[in-house]
Amino acid sequence: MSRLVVVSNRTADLRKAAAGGLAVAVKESLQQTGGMWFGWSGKIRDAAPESDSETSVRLQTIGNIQLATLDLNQQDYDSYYLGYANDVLWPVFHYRLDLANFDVRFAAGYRRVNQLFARKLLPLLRPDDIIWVHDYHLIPLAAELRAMGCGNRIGFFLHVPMPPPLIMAAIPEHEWLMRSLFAYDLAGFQSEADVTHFTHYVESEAGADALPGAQLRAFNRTLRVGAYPIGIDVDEFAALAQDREGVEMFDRMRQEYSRRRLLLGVDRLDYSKGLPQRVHAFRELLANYPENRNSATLIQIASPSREDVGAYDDLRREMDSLCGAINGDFGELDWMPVRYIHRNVARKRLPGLYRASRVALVTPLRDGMNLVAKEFIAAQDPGDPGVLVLSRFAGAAEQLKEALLVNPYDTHGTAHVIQRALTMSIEERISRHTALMGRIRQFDVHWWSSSFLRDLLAAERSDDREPVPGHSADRAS
Ligand code: ADQ
Repeated sequence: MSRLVVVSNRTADLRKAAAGGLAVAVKESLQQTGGMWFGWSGKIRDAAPESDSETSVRLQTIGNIQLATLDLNQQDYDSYYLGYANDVLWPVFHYRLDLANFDVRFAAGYRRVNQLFARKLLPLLRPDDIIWVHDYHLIPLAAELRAMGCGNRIGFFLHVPMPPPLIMAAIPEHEWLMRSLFAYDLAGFQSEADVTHFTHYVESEAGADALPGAQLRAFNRTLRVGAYPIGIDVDEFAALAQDREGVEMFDRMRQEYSRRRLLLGVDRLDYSKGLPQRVHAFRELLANYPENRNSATLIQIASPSREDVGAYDDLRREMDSLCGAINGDFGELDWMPVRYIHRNVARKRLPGLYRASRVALVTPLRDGMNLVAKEFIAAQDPGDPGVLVLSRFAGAAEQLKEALLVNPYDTHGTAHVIQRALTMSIEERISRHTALMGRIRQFDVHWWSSSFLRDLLAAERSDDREPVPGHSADRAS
């Protein structure tokens, strides 16, 4: 059996008992083959920016998994990570051209770090390794590896949305980026909508032809594409809900909020998650449906994220002010409508919190998938489940049709749907939950990784393992 090599921007701490989505998925697939996980250590080293002579890969063995990590220097961190990944690709891929900062130095840093990753990874590879590259930080990695002679099977999975062609085309290096994807053997996306956007892009910008077997032919190469909606480990999550910490959290919340109706939001504090719009909708709920006053309480947990990127600072201030205003305007001595917590919640406590909530508000403006939606479903009591209010713009909406779907930009409509969720009969709640549970069980995280790897192994190889045409002479170099 071939060894699996996973490459992502950051590796996770494999010793932690319960980690988040990607770590669980990756760990499981790596354990099956005794694989390697390669990525940035999260550390910044002092060094001359021009050379990576001191950058050495640290190898650690945990069980049958090898962790290979390297440090970045300050300039690379600034231009590759803060700059191109978080200030160009993240906003554009979430349709936020207004927040993108197309500084040419960022593109050069992005290319440099992808080359560094390729150079450091190559000597660690065995000829029959299967390589699985994750997310927007590393789009050109396979093209760089191919340019160095790597002939391994390489797959790519994009965790964030693929925007429509004309949004993608706003990135000055868009052609270079999309062409690099053709160095992979398989490119996986979260949803069918993402596959369609990518297909339209290569058809309109590169005259690509769609071939049988979910293949696209462009830039003299053939690439297999597909939708592999990421899932969660449903059993592991349901078991966490029965653990001591999960049960304690549930009991505490149910006691504390016995006279109230609890609504919950759990997100990173990110502008893609639609947090201000959610608070506006909740405010409208209180204004338009007064029976919720002194009763409905929104707990919004927003974990700190990318605090050194400017747009996140503005969002933090906006949330502080919106939540302060709603509490000031509607709050009573014994009831505050919003509890806004700008912190992470320990993963073991999340299931209890989900289970104690009547309604989950998962209302991103744009999201690749959104695993909180699936975790909420998995943690419910099947005999008395809560209701999921889900943005139609989350990748999860393609699968989770029995949730109450909303347009988060429509404050009035969202408030109305939240009211419907709060007043839904138990029969309807059970029937929707049963259908949703069936879906997340069928398409769980094991299905996600095994179907991606199966298709990667089955993908027809491109005619040659040569560098992608024109790759080394493009504008990002
Ligand atoms: P994220 O944008 O980080 O991930 P999401 O899928 O919502 O988004 O969450 C990932 C994990 O973080 C979940 O397991 C969740 O429980 C946890 N989490 C989020 N907020 C938390 C908080 N405040 N406290 C504790 N835990 C929290 C990206 C894409 C998503 C895609 C995932 C996986 O943006 O669209 O679903 O990758 O592919």
